[in-house]
Amino acid sequence: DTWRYAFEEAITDVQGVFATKFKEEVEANSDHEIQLFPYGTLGESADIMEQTQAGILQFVNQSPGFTGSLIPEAQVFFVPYLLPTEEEQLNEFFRTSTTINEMFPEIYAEQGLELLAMYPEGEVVMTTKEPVTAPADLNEVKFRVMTNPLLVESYQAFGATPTPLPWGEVYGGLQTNIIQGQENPMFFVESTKMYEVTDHITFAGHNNFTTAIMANKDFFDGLPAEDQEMIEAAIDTAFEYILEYQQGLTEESLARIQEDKPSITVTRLTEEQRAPFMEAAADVEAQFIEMTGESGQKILDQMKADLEAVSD
Ligand code: 6CS
Repeated sequence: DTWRYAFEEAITDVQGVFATKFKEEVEANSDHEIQLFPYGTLGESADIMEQTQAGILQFVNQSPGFTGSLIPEAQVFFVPYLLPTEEEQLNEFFRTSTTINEMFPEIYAEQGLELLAMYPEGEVVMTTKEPVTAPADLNEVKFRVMTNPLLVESYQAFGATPTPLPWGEVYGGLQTNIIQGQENPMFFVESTKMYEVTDHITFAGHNNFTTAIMANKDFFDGLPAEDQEMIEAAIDTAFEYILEYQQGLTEESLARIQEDKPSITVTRLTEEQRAPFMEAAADVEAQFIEMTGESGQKILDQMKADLEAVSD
């Protein structure tokens, strides 16, 4: 039989490379086939989630940036400056985190989803039409964010006018100046040519892009144990593969962007410049608790403990 797997990016993007590895593993180790649906073939991110919950798709890769509107606790990934910027520390957090590997699967299950893995997709950078070194530079900037309330709060706290939009409207929105900024990992800025319609790249160190791969829970629960184990093993292989694949990717993508558009500016905020953005993060954390209550508090506390366990 054939299992259908949709994701939010192109086949050569990080989610596509993960999906391709997963497909190879499943097909090498079983009689099942995987049919991959890259971004755009079945609609926007919200559409592929609906199709998975309805059982039309068996697997979906959707980022908390979108899942946060369905599962409020998933917005914890948008508390700025929570995740470490150091790559090995970050990877170890994703491998060992109790929040990710034990708590979130229970919460996702309530929405009919079997959470198989979460993985990082790279440091998020802002790309804008005017340079950004301070929150004041974001004043009056309509800044596109994924459609989740906490990300809206973040950019409000950063001083911008957050504009939640599905991915498909971002390039055109920048081109026509309906929005003047957006954030994403560097590989995606390159592959989607966001740099053509913005002129300045800013590393504020405020986040790393987290994504998640899930299965329809009824489908997964209905599989024989050997298939479930085969899927979990394929996920583990794809997980380690994608971490290795991403080593140096941000720098390589940036180099290609600069080659294609030498006029683009690249700014890494100094610690001093980061300070006001970091201060804003405290408000965002408080908003997260307001939105999610006791359940969110437990997630945040455990996440901090998980991060502490991988620090130094
Ligand atoms: O910004 C977005 O909407 C998209 N960014 C990434 C890196 N992946 C998928 C998502 O749709």
